[in-house]
Amino acid sequence: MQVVKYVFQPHGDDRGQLVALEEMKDIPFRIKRVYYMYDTGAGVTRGYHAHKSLEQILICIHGSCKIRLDNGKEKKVIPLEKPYEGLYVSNAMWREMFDFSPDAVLMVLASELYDEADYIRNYDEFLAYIRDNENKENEKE
Ligand code: T46
Repeated sequence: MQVVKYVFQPHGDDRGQLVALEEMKDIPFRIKRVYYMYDTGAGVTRGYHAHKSLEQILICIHGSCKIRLDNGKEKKVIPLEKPYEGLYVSNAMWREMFDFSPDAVLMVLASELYDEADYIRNYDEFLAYIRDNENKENEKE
């Protein structure tokens, strides 16, 4: 599995740091939604789902957390601990977010508006969805 991590350009001077993110430039899609999570309890794991279409960039803008990505064949854990790093999470990718530091703020830039119908919240359904997609691709060849 290829993990795509973006390192954004901080504009630092003697006042501190500033990171600017523009759609289709720093972020590879049009940003339709921004949300963030904070005050995540100790030992909490969030996520446990995949998306059919949604693409996202996850940025831990304060503190740290870890993201487990699973494409149905391989799993990888990616630490997020720098406010200038963004993890790209494609569609059809199971994700779990965990090991949040008490001060963690995880911000997400999303390519679509919120749509519950885009979620796959059952792991077996996720695996079946991946298999179906592969079969469709094989039929095309
Ligand atoms: C994802 C990971 C990284 C909304 O009303 N609008 C929104 O845009 C979002 C994202 C959530 N909500 C509501 C739905 C639930 O009642 O907020 C509540 C918590 O959402 P959820 O349980 O889906 O949160 P996570 O942390 O499990 O997952 C979220 C995103 O939903 C998901 O798309 O990829 O963060």
